[in-house]
This record gives sequence, structure tokens and C-alpha cells, in this order.
Amino acid sequence: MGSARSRSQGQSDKRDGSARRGLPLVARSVLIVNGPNLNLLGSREPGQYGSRTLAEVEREIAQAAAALGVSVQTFQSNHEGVLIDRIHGARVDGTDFIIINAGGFTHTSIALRDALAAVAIPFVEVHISNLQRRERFRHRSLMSDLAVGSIVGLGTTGYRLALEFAAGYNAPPAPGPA
Ligand code: CA2
Repeated sequence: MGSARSRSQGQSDKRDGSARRGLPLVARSVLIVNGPNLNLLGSREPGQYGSRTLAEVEREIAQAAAALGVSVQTFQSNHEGVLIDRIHGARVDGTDFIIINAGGFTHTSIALRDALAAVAIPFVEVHISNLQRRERFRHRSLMSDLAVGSIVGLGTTGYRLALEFAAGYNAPPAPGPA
């Protein structure tokens, strides 16, 4: 799955000096990352993951992003290292906010967790299914304690809800000197 880019909304507030002037930092450039097997959306297990394909979900996200005035990039990979490299890339490509459904890596990947911690970009975790209603091994996420929040069990609508949240997200001010 490739990445859909739209950069028409320009650069983040951070780069126009508003951070230095103490104005709010609103997320303007959002990266949506999907992990392993999510490329299969719409093809199997509709009871668990719905009937919409990832391409359809990404199209809806692109429309919502245009209406919200944010730039969005989407990325999917079945490979842990590729996902980690893309998250590292977010540190230097102007991404203000990440929305991530790490699929099965949610429950296993310390390396993905470390990548999210390293880039220090605020993120929301999305899961299509309600993890708490599923097998015990899905109850634990290795990244949710780092996330701003999680949207779980609301189907693919969760991505759009996360995008709406990201569009209005103001990073809390960094703590001052003690
Ligand atoms: O509920 C979610 O969004 C999950 O992240 C989906 C992952 C699963 O491993 C997580 O525990 C919860 C699996 C994605 C598999 O997606 C498929 C979609 C259609 C057909 C088969 C798999």
C-alpha cells in the first residue's frame, strides 16, 4: 500500500513562529499508519473489521482532512522495520500528529513502541475492533500509555474520529524549569 499525500495546507504552525510567540500549536500535518494485515480490510472477517477496504477508508479520510483543513499522509506496511522507518521519517517531514493502528504489533512490538517514544510526536491509537471483548492476548497494548488517547471498537469510523481530534489538538506547553 502506498502513501497518499496532500500537502496543500502548508506547513505547521510550529514553523511560522507561533510556538515562540506562545500561540497554540494545532496539528496541521497528520500521518496515519496502519500495520500488518490491515491491507486485507474488506476482504475477510467483515464481522470483526467491517466491509470497507483500506482504500475506501483512506479516501474517506482524505475527504475529511480536506474539510478540516489538514494535510494527511497514509501509510500501511506488513513489516515491523518498515513501519519503524516511516515513524522515524515523521520526525523530519513536518508531521505534527500520528494516528496509528499497529495491528498485531500493538501487542508485541517493543521496537514500535520505542520508535513512537523516540520521535515524541503526539499520537492516537486506533483499533477497529474492541480489544477488551477479544482474546486475552489482545487486551494489552504496548503503546497506549504513550498515546494521547485510544479509540477502540468503533469500526473504521475510529480513524475519522481520530483525525477530527488531531485537527484540533493543541500540544500542552512543555514544562518550564523547576
Ligand atoms: O482491531 C484492530 O484494529 C486490530 O488492530 C486489528 C489487528 C489485530 O491483530 C489487533 O489485535 C486489533 C488485525 C488486523 C487484521 O485485519 C484483517 C482485516 C481483514 C481480514 C483479515 C485481517
